[in-house]
Order: sequence, then structure tokens, then C-alpha cells
Amino acid sequence: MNNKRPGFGFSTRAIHHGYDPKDHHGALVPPIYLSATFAFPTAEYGAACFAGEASGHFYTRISNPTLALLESRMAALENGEAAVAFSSGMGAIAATFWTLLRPDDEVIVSQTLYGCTFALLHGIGEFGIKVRHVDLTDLAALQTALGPATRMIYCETPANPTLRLVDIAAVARLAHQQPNVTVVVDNTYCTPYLQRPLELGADVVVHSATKYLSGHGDITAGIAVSSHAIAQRIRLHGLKDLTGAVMSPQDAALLMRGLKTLALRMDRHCSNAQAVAEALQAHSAVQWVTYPGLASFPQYELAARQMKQSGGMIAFELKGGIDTGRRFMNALKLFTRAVSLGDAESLAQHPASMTHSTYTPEERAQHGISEGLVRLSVGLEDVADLLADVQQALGKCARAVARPTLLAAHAGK
Ligand code: 4LM
Repeated sequence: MNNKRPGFGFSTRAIHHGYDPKDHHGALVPPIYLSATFAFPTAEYGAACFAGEASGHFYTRISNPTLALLESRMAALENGEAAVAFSSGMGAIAATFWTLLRPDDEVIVSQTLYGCTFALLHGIGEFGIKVRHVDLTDLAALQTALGPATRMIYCETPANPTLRLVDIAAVARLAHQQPNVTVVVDNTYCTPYLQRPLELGADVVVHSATKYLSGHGDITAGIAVSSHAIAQRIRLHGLKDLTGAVMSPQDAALLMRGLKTLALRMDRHCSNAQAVAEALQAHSAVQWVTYPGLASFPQYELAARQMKQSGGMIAFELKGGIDTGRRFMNALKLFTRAVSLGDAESLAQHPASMTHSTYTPEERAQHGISEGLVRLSVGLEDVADLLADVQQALGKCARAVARPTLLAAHAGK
């Protein structure tokens, strides 16, 4: 498909963008170029490639035809100019930080982030980059925090695991009143099918493509999408020299296979999660549930405005805290107890002791992550089976909570 032909819908671009079988012996599915290195027609051409004066592939850590196709497809889906593929989401995030930040620069980050991103921020802090955690739902606080040294605003929306949202358009408007501030959004929870941060004013979108984008839990991968100029800097510095975290061409092919069904899968993740969230909300064993599709969601109006649908992730806490939460997780029969998200299989995990154990308990309290929070990644199974599994596990928790209460009542008689 001609990259410049406008008007194709999301799924058409996810399936066809940047590829025409007639350029590849009629092969319907793009070939995988495994080659690590590429022949130069002349020594002069090779020198020109290294000087950045000739385009063309010369070494897979920098570019490769299979990666280039995936990158152009991801740029088309996020409505960016260019993308860079990485071997993991953390690779994409680290390369973006190392490329765009220098000692004495300040990065303003939202309150809650994935545990390893939080740990990476500690790491870059040791190299003289100042990290300021700010509640980005409070625009006055952001205005106060912005200073002459601010070079980046970084957020997840929805945040992992609290699902707190950031108003991307409002934050970008404020940030861009100042020169040289780059707004970076981790769009892992939504994917470009549900939310497109670049259209709302962000400068860079990063992804763990390990999750919904690939969708089958069989690769680790990352993507950064931006303007041509920023992508070139991330590729030639953050990827090539500073991290070397290049995606493998085989993984790029699996990721492109996943993208073909992204819209279908996200629709199903969202409708299944809505049903599970409503069932949790209605159950007497549940203390609270957070899901952007519930009318009780504190930022319901922003979710409806910024996201096409409410996503596949749920955070909730049971009465009795994490002791009951563990009982619930151990009682699950269809949901798998595992970290990661966005797979066909429904997953359950406990952030405080797993994905967010990089925070100290005090930091979790400060950053709004409750010790009892249980996270569900709702998969693609039949919704009736998922509801039955959640109900039977909740039934065990309700009895567990009720028993000490009953005993206490009897003891008082
Ligand atoms: C998890 N998450 O939460 P790689 N950004 C976000 C993420 O959730 C993650 C990454 C980046 C989980 C992994 C165990 C919002 C990861 C990092 O794992 O490096 O592809 O992505 O369960």
C-alpha cells in the first residue's frame, strides 16, 4: 500500500500499510530479512551510509527491511512520521530518556508508573538528571513544576496499575508554552486503536509492544513513535550507541501478525473487561473497583473524551486487603496468575509484590498504589466463562471475610 494514500481505516493500515506483494514475488506475507549486515555496492556508498548521507540498510542494529516495514506501520497507526523498534518496552523507554535528556536537565513524571520505569528513573537520577514526580491531573502543580531546566514530561495514561488518567491535550498545551520541552506518553495500556497521543499534542509515544500490540505473549518488544527528526536521534544515539536494544526481525514479523487483529482484539478485551468490572462492582466482597468504563470512575468524562473505549485492565481491592486478594488469586481457575498484560489469556497479579515491588512500601503509598490492589488483564476468552471464574473465586473470599466476622459476633454473645 502506498504510504501517502490517505483515507484508509485503522485495520486496513494495520494489515496493508507499507507493503505490496508485487514487490516481493507475490508473497502475501512480508518476508523476514534475517541478515545482520548488508552489502555495499561500493566502498564510497558504505562510507556515505555511515556518514548519514545515503539511505539504505547497512547493519540491523540501525535498520533492517523487516523492522523498517513494522516501523512505518506503527507510525501510520499512531499518526506519527516515524518509529523505532526495540527489543523491549524498557529498551524503547531507556533509549528515549538517554537520547533526549542530559545531566542537569529536569524530567517531570506523572505520579504512578510501571515499576521498572520507576526504577529506570532512579537510575537516570544517578547520572545527574533531576526527576520530579508531579500529579499531572493538577495543571496548576504542573505549571509550578515547569522550569527553565525542564526538558521532558513523561506519563502513562492510563497509569499502570492505578488507571489514573492524564489529560494529554491539556498537559501538552502547557508544556509547549516553553521551548525545548518534549512530551512523552507511554500508550501501552491503550494502543493507538483506543488513544492517539500524538494527535493530542504529545511529541513521542512509547510502547511495550510485548502487550496488546503483539497480543499473544510470545515476544518482548518496544516501539517509539515521533517526528522524523526525533526518531532519527533516538535511532542513531539511543538505539545504535547507548542501548543497542534492537528488535529481532523474527519478532517484528510476529508483531506485524499481531497488529493485523489489533482492532478486533481490543474490542473484545474492552467488552469483556466492562462485564468483569461490573460484576466486581456488584459483589459484596469487593471494597473498590477502578475501571474507566464504570460511571464511578473518577475521571469518567476524561476517559470518554480521550479514549475510544475503556481498555482491558482493571484494578480492584477486596475487603480484607491483600490477604483476601491472595485468596482470590489462588482460587482463580481460568485466569492465570502472571504478570504482563494484553494477552489472549486473562491474567491476575498483585502489583505491590510483583510489577511494582521496585517501589518501597512508603513510595507505593506516596504514589497512590494500594498494598491490596489486585490487577486483572482481561483476555479474549468467552465472557461467561470469565464471569463464572471471577464469581467462584469471589465466593471463596466472601466466605473468608464473613467467617471471622461471624466468629466475632458469636464471641460477643
Ligand atoms: C506488567 N509491564 O505491568 P517490557 N510500559 C508499561 C508496562 O506495563 C511495561 C513496560 C513499559 C509489565 C511487565 C511485566 C506501561 C511492562 C515495559 O516488559 O520491557 O516490554 O515493557 O506486567
